[in-house]
Amino acid sequence: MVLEPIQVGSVTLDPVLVLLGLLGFAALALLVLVVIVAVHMSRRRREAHESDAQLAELKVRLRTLAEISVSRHGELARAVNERLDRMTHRVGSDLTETARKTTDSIAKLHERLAVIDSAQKNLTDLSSLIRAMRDSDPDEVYNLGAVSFVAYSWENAPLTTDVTGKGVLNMLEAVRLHSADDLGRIRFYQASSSEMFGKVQEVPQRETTLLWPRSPYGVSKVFGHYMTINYRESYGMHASSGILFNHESPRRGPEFVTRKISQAVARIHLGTQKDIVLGNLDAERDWGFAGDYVEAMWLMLQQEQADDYVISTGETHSIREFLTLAFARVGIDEWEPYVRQDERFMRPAEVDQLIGDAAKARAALGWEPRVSFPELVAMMVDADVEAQKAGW
Ligand code: G4F
Repeated sequence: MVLEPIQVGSVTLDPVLVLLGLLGFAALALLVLVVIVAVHMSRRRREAHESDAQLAELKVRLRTLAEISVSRHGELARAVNERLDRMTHRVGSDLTETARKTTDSIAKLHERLAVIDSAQKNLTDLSSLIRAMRDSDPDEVYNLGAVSFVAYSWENAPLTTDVTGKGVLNMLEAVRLHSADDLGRIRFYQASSSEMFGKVQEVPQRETTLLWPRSPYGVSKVFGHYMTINYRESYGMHASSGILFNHESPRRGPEFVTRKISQAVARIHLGTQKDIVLGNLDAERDWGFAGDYVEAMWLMLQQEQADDYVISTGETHSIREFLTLAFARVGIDEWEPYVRQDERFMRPAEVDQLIGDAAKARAALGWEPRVSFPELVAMMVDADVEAQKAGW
């Protein structure tokens, strides 16, 4: 093919030279583009590296918090842990911003935990609890500390016994010693649990129901429960025990079944997870809203006389029912294709059904649960959908 010369005004251009010029220009543009992309990627890598360093530092700080996770501030430590966990799913400069925000919130938590954290308080260490009493000189003590994941208690029964069981005795001793001659001065709350009913001997379960725990966790809680009663009867201490049935909220740890489901449902709804693997779907629990239950705990310590109370909704629902409501909340009516069962999540001994009778708490404390089961499921799923959308 013969190329005609190109005429631009009075100038005649050689077509081959024009073509070569255009190719040269394109190559130069490509080179500039490659350099820009390389610089950008190197900056992203540097940012990611900085974020990794921040993450590493955060994890060290988190370990400090984890050390006190057996204390009554365990919930806060878990909240930070969860935030950090979510953070590791973020990438690039976004992570830097997230890391900064998390550092800020950890710093705030540290301020709030200063007294407890500074002396490394620990439920297995009586002397540290005595120091905690001396430092804070409290009017009320709420012992929520425990190895609280029932499934884990089989993996480490001795640790569970030391923290969840003997830890209660240590707290009671610390309170008793600090109270000196005025043994009713400090009001003490022990977080007992419906797990103590285990292989239930009566339906519904109440304060007088025979206890038959089915896990090292349940056995440890029975020890703490009776030790609380014993200190009340032996020393006249204002020591109350709340036998709380399962209490849930969007802040529940993701290892527990309700939150595991609400988080998975949110991810399945948004297309970032394909299914969920669970254990026994037939177990039934009396699930209430944690906020309502905390109010009951506080009410117990405002009474003239210390006592023991069952705190429950009086309704029981299976894991299947929870699944049905949770999936329906995001418009999925048939949940079966999204759920698999695996032996890994089955327990050596199961608590098949729990349902509590909170008549005593209703009458003596004027306590009522406010959030219904469908409202609780909706609250948890909605919170997780929002959290997932926000990238947490
Ligand atoms: O959510 P869960 O792990 O709670 P669990 O064992 O009832 O204990 C919780 O409530 C107690 C109050 O009664 C507290 F004392 C205790 O600290 C904790 O807060 O399991 C609930 C049910 C169980 O029957 C379990 O076998 O759900 C069943 N389940 C089925 N699949 C599962 C799973 N549980 C978990 N955690 N993970 C599963 O995949």
